[in-house]
Amino acid sequence: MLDKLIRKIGGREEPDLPGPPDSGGAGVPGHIAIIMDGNGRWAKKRALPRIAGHHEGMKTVRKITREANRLGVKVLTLYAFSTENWKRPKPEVEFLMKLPDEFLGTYLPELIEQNVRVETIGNGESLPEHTKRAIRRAMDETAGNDGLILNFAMNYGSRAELTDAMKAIARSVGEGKLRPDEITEDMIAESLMTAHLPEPDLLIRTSGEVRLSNFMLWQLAYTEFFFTDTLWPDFDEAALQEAIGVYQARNRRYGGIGKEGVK
Ligand code: V07
Repeated sequence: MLDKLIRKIGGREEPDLPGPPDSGGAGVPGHIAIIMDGNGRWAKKRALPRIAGHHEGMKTVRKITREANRLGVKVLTLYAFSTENWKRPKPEVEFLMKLPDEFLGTYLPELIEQNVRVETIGNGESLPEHTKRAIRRAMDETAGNDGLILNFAMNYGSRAELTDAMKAIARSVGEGKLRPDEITEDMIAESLMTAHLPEPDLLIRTSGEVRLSNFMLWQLAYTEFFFTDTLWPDFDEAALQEAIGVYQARNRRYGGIGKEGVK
């Protein structure tokens, strides 16, 4: 990918890259990214173990995927497991690593029926073999679908992603294919795991925390943020519609001049 871009330098052809999100429009956001927080708190409120909250959160993933697809969202990126999550107690990590198996075992047929394409970002290599197998199968079986892209961030960390991108670019410099002053923002974007995706138009974080927690730091540069106190297992169709409504109202306010002016 990076090589292709480097070859284009100085050429007449403009590289076709995923630019900043569509600004003027007040339509449905094409790409929604979600930090699905509050599963543990949901369980605690009910005197249930944390894993019960994670399991309930998985059902919300199904619900929100279906609704996003129905509304015409093109990409839904869900922060399922961060590089930091390995620090949790081993039994909890082991439970979390079984959720992709269970989710896909239960819902893959309906994802296929809904024309959803399953993808992932993150370092998949260090996931347990059974988790990798479930995800690979889902990706294979939905590869031909051209509806909603359901993109799971698994063992994802934005700084690790940027570090890898910089290593790839430095390698090109080392090989003499590229000079440092020729490095562009587009090259960096093309070196990320999201190179093939548009940038998120809307970021949602549930459960009251107001942080990015190492999620898509580069890609969120122009994204609208929506923070809600609702816990992820309680987040439903109406909550998604509310977030999209807020996004649309914000974009309408820039209707006259377009949002370019405020970037
Ligand atoms: C996980 C449920 C949602 C709330 C957040 C934490 C717990 C779905 C998946 C998944 C991942 C990949 C895939 C299919 C499904 C998942 C983890 C945790 C690690 F291809 N939910 N979910 N993965 N939770």
